[in-house]
Amino acid sequence: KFIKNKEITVIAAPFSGGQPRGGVEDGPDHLLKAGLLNQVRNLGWKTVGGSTDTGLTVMSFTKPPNDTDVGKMKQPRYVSNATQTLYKETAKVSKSGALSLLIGGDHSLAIGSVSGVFEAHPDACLLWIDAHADLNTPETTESGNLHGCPVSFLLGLAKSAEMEDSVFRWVKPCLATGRLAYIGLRDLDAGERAFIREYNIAAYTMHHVDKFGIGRVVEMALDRINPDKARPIHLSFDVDALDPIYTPATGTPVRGGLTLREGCYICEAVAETGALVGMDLVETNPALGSTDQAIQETVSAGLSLVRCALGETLL
Ligand code: B3U
Ligand code: MN
Ligand code: MN
Repeated sequence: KFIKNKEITVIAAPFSGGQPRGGVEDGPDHLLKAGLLNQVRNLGWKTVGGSTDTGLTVMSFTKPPNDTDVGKMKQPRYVSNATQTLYKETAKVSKSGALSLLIGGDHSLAIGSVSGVFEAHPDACLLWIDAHADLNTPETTESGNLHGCPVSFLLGLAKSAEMEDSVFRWVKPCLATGRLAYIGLRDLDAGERAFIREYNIAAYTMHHVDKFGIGRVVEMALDRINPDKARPIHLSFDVDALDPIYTPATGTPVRGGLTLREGCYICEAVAETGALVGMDLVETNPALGSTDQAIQETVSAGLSLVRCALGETLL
């Protein structure tokens, strides 16, 4: 519907500046070495463009010197530079008509990937699958880690004065609160809970998944943000949405999460719409797997999610 001849470009973003734990920058390499590109091709997708014309762009990021905190925000210039570069790259891919698949890296990257996809598809809606809402503003954040803030930037929730003189002033609020739905939430900060209520954001927690089942939850979420089924969809998938049984190698695991099948079901339901224009797969941190098996299981769960979103299980 929105994607030209099943074309896709993969953007690998080895970036960890949105949170304090090393290793998440090695996520993309592990996903690629485990065969991501060939798995995508085997599903009939054409991997096009990218810096090597194999359908892959591997980005590189350099830490700016003297990146002192701005308010509570940690490494603000590093995150701003990285996400702005990613924004431009993603916008290029999306405008070419290809599906843009970001593999991270931490979830602050979504500031760039979602901004880029929405530049080409301004009427898109966003499904955010995560244990966390990533909805803190520079004022409400308790940790100062910017991977806990991308959604507030995309919605433009930060006080305008705070944003106007911040390094993030390039970010245009591209997302309306009515076009955002969460699934998988189970670890919210007080400020995030207040925003969800204040703006009546479609937020489905693990409680809702248990109560209604994943099938109804996905249906309700898509009905809220895409009632006429006419909008393109961006799927931002944090692997910590899954239970740590399936994705232990991640920075902030929270027990009681989605099963691998529930995660796959979400991706399959999105594939079924034929409206997927962008996807993020983030927070795979190979350094945090306690055994090789834990790392390998996390990587292979991530690959399953991508394949399901690209139609692996559609008949
Ligand atoms: N809400 C907390 C914790 C957190 C958010 N995202 C992750 N962890 N992965 C924060 O730091 O803002
Ligand atoms: Mn996240
Ligand atoms: Mn998370």
